[in-house]
Amino acid sequence: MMVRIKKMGLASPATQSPPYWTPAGENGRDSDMTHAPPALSRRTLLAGLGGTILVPSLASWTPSPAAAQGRPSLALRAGAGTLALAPGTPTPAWLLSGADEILRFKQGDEIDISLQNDLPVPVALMWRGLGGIARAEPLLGRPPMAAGGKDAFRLPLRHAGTELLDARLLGDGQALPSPARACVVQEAAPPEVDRDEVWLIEDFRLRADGTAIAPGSDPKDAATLFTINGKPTLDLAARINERLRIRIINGCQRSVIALRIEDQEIRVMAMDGQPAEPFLARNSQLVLAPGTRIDAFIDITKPAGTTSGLMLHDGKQARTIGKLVVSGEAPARDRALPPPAPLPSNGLPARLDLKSAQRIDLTIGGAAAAKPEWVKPAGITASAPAFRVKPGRVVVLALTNRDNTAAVFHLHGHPFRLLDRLDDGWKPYWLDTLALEAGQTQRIAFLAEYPGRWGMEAFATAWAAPRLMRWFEVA
Ligand SMILES: [Cu+2]
Repeated sequence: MMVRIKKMGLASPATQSPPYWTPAGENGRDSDMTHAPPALSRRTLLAGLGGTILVPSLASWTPSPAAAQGRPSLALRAGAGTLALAPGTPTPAWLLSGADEILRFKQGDEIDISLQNDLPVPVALMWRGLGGIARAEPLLGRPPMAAGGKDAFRLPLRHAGTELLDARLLGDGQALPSPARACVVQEAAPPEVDRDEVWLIEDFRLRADGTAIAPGSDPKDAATLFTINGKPTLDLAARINERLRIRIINGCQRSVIALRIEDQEIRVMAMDGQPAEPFLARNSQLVLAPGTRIDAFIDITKPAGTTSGLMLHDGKQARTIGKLVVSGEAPARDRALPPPAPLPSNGLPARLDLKSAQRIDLTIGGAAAAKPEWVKPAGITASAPAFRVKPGRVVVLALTNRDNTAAVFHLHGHPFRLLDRLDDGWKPYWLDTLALEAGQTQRIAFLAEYPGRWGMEAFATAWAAPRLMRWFEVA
């Protein structure tokens, strides 16, 4: 039986009111959270990289001939550096540096990537938004790069979309935290917008002396700091009748966040890099799990001088992290643009045959003793696969969160659909990350399109919670 996409007027992970904005006691956590937001992951202790093979250092790496022919390239360096999180006090961090602040490429590009690891620990790159590039799959398809080593590989960018790159997979409990990098892969035929902005939101735990703590370790009484594009606040001015494309990325380590843009209509165009059936966010609010990306269009129709606060809620507290101001400059055009057409498909299947799907139950969270099959990333290659599936088969995963807090699940290499309760349809978007409330079960479906070994990550939404992994094989 083939299943149709269900048109959803209101319910979506991105638009459900999280408990956050609801006055306590009124509507705390009821059905609003049953379609919990999407989510993500990565990270581990590398002190004990038991069983993991390290890539030998490439003594003499030379660019491929194609690089000389104008193929885009990206030279990355993992190394110690500082962040300007607090005025006057640089915060030491382990940075993934290279190229501009935002990595920008075009769909169909093949990029020659080099990674110089100047950290004293192995590094594994996690790139969210790549569809099915098995040789870039961290740990399972591409061993971590040893301290002092240099890696090089070619990466085809099949999918346009908003992507996220980081070196956090082995980062739990390390000496310093590592920020994420935003990556934009532009459509071959981009939609008409006046501005294309990236808002990368991240979280830090800062001790009284200004030093930052890596996740996967107890933050004790360290203060929580959220940043947007590396700063505590962001101010954006826009003209009347401008159309903004805003690529909102939750680059936080562990925090599910709700972002509200006051008094503006937010049209969700893509989630986790894949085009969605466009819909308006309820209450001008988006919920993003760590790793989630949402492409939103905003048409500026309010009068000059209107100021919209950017309100961020992490489940505990609301903060203002910036504002959007309608400027007094001449309007961008006489009237606002008509509602946008959906973004061009990346070629994901229009339908998934659920009837003949391979069905797997996966429990995440709960006491460690109850789920020994979930391992720290450093131990992933020594662990047994959660399942194997033939290429071309649809997989339905029933995910149950046994934690008493929200948990985040992240699937590598394959975007998935979030199924409706009765398996009779799915939400009108694709995800690669899903948040699950305490005790919640969600079912997802994906086409096992790409042969190879693929990771799955899960963690609880607490700073000290370990990032855990399992894997599956398409063969
Ligand atoms: Cu991942």
